[in-house]
Amino acid sequence: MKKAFFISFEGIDGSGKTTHTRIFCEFLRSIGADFISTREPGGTPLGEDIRNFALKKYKDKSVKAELYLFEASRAEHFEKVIQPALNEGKIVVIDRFCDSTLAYQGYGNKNDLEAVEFVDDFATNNTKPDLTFYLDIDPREALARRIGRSTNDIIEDRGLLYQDIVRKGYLEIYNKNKHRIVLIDANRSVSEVADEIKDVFLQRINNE
Ligand code: T5A
Repeated sequence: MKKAFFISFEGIDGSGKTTHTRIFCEFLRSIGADFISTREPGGTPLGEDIRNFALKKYKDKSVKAELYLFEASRAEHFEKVIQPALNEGKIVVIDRFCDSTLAYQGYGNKNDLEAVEFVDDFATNNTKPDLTFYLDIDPREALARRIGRSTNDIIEDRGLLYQDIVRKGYLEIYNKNKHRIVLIDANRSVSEVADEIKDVFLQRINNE
């Protein structure tokens, strides 16, 4: 398989993105696909430094400053990693992308949604994933899965009410973008979720 394709995994904290990005990449490897796997915030040396600022430092930073930190990481990542890989015809698999910013900094932090989309479009030259797996889960279940894990992450520490608002944001984003986003019921077992993701991907690729 040699065809550029851009896939993102989205969901609230603890929805299983990291687990399913990994399982999906194992599947891609098993079929000999040419792919890269990356994440946001991060994905470049500058992006990883910004991740530290966004998630670990200055807990009371302004909501606009937080937005620009995530977008600065994305602009660097997009130019240095994502766009070159797509240009080379690779599959790009990413743990979080534009929908995270709209859900967290837009809906969660109550920034103007159009302004968030405008800044994001500028950072990515208007590029959206070809396919997004939105892992939908009850925030209480997601929290239960993370019990015992210490993250020391400013955003995760905002609590259940915040995760609820972010989830509602994700559902609105999904409802407006059903051509691109597939909602996966992530309350199920790891294998059920992984199988559905693989099936949807194969169907989509075969129809391209
Ligand atoms: N952020 C990010 C923004 O606010 N704006 C942005 O623009 C961007 C890009 C860090 C933070 O950054 C914020 C959002 C985040 O708060 P992150 O590193 O992706 O982003 O952080 P988290 O989402 O918190 O990552 P986690 O690793 O905590 O959660 P995941 O990846 O959703 O979940 P995962 O795979 O680690 O799974 C959690 C646990 O559940 C189990 C796993 O084994 C694991 O123990 N699990 C399941 N258990 C039962 N059934 C299943 N189906 C399961 N799937 C996974």
